[in-house]
Amino acid sequence: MSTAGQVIRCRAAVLWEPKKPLSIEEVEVAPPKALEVRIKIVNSGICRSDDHVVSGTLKFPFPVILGHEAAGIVESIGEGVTTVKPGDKVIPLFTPQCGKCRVCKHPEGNLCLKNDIEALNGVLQDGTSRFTCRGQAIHHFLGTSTFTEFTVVDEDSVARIDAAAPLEKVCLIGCGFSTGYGSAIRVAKVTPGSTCAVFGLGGVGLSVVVGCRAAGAARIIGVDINKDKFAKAKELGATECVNPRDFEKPIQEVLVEMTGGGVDFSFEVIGRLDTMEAALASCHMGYGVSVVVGVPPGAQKLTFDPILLFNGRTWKGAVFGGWKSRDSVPKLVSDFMAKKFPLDPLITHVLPFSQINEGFDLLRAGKSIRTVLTF
Ligand code: COD
Ligand code: ZN
Ligand code: ZN
Repeated sequence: MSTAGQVIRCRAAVLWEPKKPLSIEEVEVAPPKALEVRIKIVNSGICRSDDHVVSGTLKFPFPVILGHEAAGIVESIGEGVTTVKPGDKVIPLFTPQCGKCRVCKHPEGNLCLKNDIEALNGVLQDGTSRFTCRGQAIHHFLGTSTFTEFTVVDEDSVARIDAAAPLEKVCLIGCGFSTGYGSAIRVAKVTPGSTCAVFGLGGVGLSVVVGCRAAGAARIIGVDINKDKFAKAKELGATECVNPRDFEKPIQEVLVEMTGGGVDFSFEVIGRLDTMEAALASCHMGYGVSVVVGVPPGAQKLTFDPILLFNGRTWKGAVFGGWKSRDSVPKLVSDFMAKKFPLDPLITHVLPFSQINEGFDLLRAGKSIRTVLTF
């Protein structure tokens, strides 16, 4: 029986307040309004940014349904929706692409002005929520909210993908993989034969490694304080790995020595100020490019020697790997299906949705790269 136009009662993981476990609750999901899409979530990854809200590092309105790295099937569409239809396989997009704003119209820009990443209002574009639980409105997360059996998103926050795509894998294209891979390919524009350094070998850092390799880098140096991360980094394309704790001198000096003056491209994929500066200083003067991929810690400021920039290094950053989301996500899925890059090595755990808190524990303990939840 069709559920279109009706309120759906289903299970969702609600975070009522920070520093508490997520609570699996019965929620009501209202039908999509005009230019909105209701999606049945099939798989969702757990990303570090979800945990930043749980830990309180990222301030967000509560209660909220987190999750932003997922894949699912369209259940119903609101009035005026033309780009997806019920039954389509889709990936929700935490960076929308309205196609009309100044950023969308700029050839290089991807952080569409309709995003909720900067304001963190926790509502859809019309300013309201489609979720209620125990009589209370529940906030959306980055226009996606995927830790729920059903969610509602704006039409410009969803991309239709290949009907044959394996959702339990391509869900990673919704955040972690694309963020890392695009940081190498699109943001840094890594060149064939170049030397790269990747600071932080978590799921996003490993995806940067995959991007550097795909772009033809000759040397890819992984940097991490956890040597257990090195084997997988090498499997994915790192040519060597270094642990800053094995050296007396700062890691930037080690990298400059190893490379005869500095790397062509460096990436900070940790989210720390000291490693952001170290990554910049690891670049060769005159032309080195350093990309900030890690989410900066809130309310902290950098002080650094501007001579690093004056001498010809470039410091840049981007959300979601610089990809224009609706244009790029379907192509990334096709590229995965054409075996242009792997996703399997990034998926270390698969858990039923009911065990979502175990998935968060694995992430916090550094035991998982990505846990994929099955609904
Ligand atoms: N030096 C070297 N390595 C370090 C250090 C250090 N001082 N401290 C930690 N590390 C290593 C850890 O051992 C770990 O291996 C790695 O850094 C970090 O990995 P994870 O698993 O914690 O995190 P990831 O790979 O999932 O990455 C998440 C980021 C930390 C990069 C996070 O900021 C992020 O998800 N950024 C994506 C940016 C984005 O677009 N976000 C919007 C929605 S997610
Ligand atoms: Zn994420
Ligand atoms: Zn836009």
